[in-house]
Amino acid sequence: MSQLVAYVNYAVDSGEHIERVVEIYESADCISGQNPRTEKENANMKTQTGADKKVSRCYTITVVCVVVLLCVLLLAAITVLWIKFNNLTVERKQLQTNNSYLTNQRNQLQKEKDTLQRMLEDMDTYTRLEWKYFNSSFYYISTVMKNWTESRNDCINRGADLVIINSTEEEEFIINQLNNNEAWIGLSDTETEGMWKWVDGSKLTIALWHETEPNNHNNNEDCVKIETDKRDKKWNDVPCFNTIKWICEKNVFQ
Ligand code: 2F8
Ligand code: CA
Repeated sequence: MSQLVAYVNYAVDSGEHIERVVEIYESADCISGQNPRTEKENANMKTQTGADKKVSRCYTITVVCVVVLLCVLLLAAITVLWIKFNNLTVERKQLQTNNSYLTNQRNQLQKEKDTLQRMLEDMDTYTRLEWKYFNSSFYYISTVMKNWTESRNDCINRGADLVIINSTEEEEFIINQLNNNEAWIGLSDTETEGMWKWVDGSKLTIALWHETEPNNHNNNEDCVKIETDKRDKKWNDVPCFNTIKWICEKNVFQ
């Protein structure tokens, strides 16, 4: 393109004449003396412009389609991720619940294992000490004689307590071990007269008193011994300061 300069004179309201330069641009080809475009060339140019518009529209539609497709894909991806996230959240909660349950189970099993371990150790210990075993308990019969309280303390020092009798079978087992001796058992009414309690604080589940006992003879009998005479029932309350043998019991579950 080249520049054509023209000088234009025109009057303004004040009546003065002003000369302005007007710049005109024309095709360099025209200026250089070449022929202007023929009608055919112009028609071709118009046709090209229409094609360009079509191409441009196609391009726009394509871009829009691609954008829409990308949006759909993005939405689908977000939906899939959201569903997966929700599933994972549910799964995580389930795993946390399972973990908590399994932890409790493990702790419980650990406690059971510790208990069994201790039981085995106790069984080993009391067997080596030649205590007699009967129905989940080990029994020891003293060789010397003491009063009720000293006897009980001796049992406690051995990791046990005075015997608690819960059945006629247990009573029979003890009688067989006594060899016609008598011995303290873990029963007393020291706290309240007539309220018989075992050394673990429990009340009587079975009462094997001799038919004339307990009688609190001389108002001074708060401790109980087991006798081995020919009577069916063997318990008698006697003064706690009496000195006789005693029977300790160690239950393996305690
Ligand atoms: O030693 C105390 C003891 O004395 C008598 O038995 C030998 C009493 N028996 C009767 O009174 C029948 C016991 O109750 C008493 O404990
Ligand atoms: Ca008595």
